[in-house]
Amino acid sequence: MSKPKVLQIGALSERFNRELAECYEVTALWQRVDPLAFLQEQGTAFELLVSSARFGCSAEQLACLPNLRAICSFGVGYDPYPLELLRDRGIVISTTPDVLNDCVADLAMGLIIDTARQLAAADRFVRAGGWPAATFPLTRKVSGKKLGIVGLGRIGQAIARRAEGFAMPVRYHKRCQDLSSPYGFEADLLALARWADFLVLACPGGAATHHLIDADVLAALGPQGILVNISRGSVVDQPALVTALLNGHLGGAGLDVFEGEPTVPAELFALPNVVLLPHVGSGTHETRLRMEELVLANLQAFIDKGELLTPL
Ligand code: 8YV
Repeated sequence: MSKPKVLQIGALSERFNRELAECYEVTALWQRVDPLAFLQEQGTAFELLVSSARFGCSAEQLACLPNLRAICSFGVGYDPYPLELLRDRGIVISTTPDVLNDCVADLAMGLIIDTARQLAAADRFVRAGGWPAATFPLTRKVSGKKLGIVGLGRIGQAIARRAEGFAMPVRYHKRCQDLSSPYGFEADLLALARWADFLVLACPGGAATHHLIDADVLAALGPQGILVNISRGSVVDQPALVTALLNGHLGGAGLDVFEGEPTVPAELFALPNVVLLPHVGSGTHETRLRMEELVLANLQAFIDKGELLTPL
């Protein structure tokens, strides 16, 4: 029996690419010299597509895929997909929710601690031979500080649960109050930023949250406040963030995501109160394996039963 055809937009791990190719007839779009020209010629052949929260699938690509029925995406983010277009065309899409909550929430706590206690800066100080000659400056306490969370979805809730272990009062902001949540709802983002010592961003990216964190929110967080972003770079007005950090109007920032990543504003490199990570929230062996398994399980479920396991 011939294997079902699958179009894969971008490379995932070698293990995943291999396993996908074992079960399906995979077309690796990124290996084509001119991917769009290829789609224009051969796009009608594909009903199934595999992509990721990084590569997505553009409206231009979708226009070349008139028979597409399902997208199985690696990652929980869906900002690089034109969702309205997918809905109009009846194309279903799955992501990989829940399996990455722990790792992303762990990383958020790590960024809070690293930024406030300046672990990375202290490590650089020791490695540079600074310790025998000088005392590392005092930093900021973490336990008991007020934590504001923007977006109390699955990851936001996992962060809040961890914060309880640090005796942190937690309040959150999202579009609608979550009546089942034990945490205080703050409809006014500026008020949340004024209240919080740490403001953690755990909301989805995309048009609805674009530059939600602007100069006013950063000013409200203030010179003692710390911003932590494990969601999407697009949520923050990055030039405003850089200015606030350089002027000392913001206490610090722990950033796993950036506007225009993998490019990171070089002005931030010298600041000890800023921690810069290369988008590694879900990046552990255990979690990436579970994400890959979930992509494959969604694909097979759609082929077998016409239904995705974790549809958006
Ligand atoms: C992914 C992510 O590693 O899940 C997401 O939305 O941002 C990360 O976990 C990455 O984007 C997958 O391509």
